[in-house]
Amino acid sequence: MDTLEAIRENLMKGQVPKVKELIQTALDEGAGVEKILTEGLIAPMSVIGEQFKKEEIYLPEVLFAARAMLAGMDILQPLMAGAGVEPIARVALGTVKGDIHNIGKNLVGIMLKGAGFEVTDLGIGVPPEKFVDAAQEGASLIGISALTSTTMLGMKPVIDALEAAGLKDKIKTMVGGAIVTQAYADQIGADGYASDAVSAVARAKGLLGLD
Ligand code: B12
Repeated sequence: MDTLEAIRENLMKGQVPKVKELIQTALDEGAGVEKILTEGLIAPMSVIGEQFKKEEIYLPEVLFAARAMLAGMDILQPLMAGAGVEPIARVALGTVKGDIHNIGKNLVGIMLKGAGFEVTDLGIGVPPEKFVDAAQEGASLIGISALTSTTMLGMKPVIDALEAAGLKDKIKTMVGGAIVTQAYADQIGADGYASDAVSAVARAKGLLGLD
């Protein structure tokens, strides 16, 4: 088995130390940072995302794999500037005010990072003005997460605040979270919606004309 294959296999099993060790081996063998990132980290994480979507695996397995992916990213990220891997766009992600769920948002962030986006995590319980600040600071896509039927009502105020700040036409907005639907996204004037972290990457690229 080659090193990249071994990274993929261990990432999917959530083997953090092994993934770190193998990434170092791949670097020592001369594999490029971008190749390790796309073939060693992003590819298996996409498989994990698909398996979770089809209910073939459970959340803890996703989180273990995600942790291994993040550990790998920690090694590769400092090398990326030198390797000429520029972020494809800047995204700011947050869970709306009043909502403390962050697992799904974090997964979306990981997958976007894996796909080459620079991701600013605004955290949980994020008020509209923080999203506006992030857009003013250069994020071209604002991702808003909400997990309950009460807190999802907090998504429209974010979009309204971006509109009031004159930013709505300059940036894109994308919403998601278990109870959010495309119909709801349309209703509140969000530019995009995705039902899971894998589709979120495709949707983000589509919205920004990067596909
Ligand atoms: C884990 C969990 C918790 C944990 C959260 C831990 C954490 N750090 O996040 C804890 C225990 C703290 C919790 C608390 C509460 N929870 Co809760 N929680 C859940 C649970 C079981 C899983 C959520 C989860 O992480 N799923 C796994 C991730 C991977 O999936 P996901 O979040 O949907 O995210 C995916 C997509 O939705 C999408 N996505 C997510 N965000 C975004 C953003 C963008 C931009 C895009 C494009 C896509 C996207 O991509 C993600 C990855 O594929 C759900 C049940 C469920 N089936 O969803 C209930 C659930 C969401 N919780 C619920 C409730 C009611 C609560 C509480 C109010 C309970 C209480 N009475 O105290 C509190 C909320 C407190 C608050 N103010 O927020 C309800 C909401 C019901 C409703 N319709 O309103 C649910 C549905 C459970 C239920 N059936 O009753 N919860």
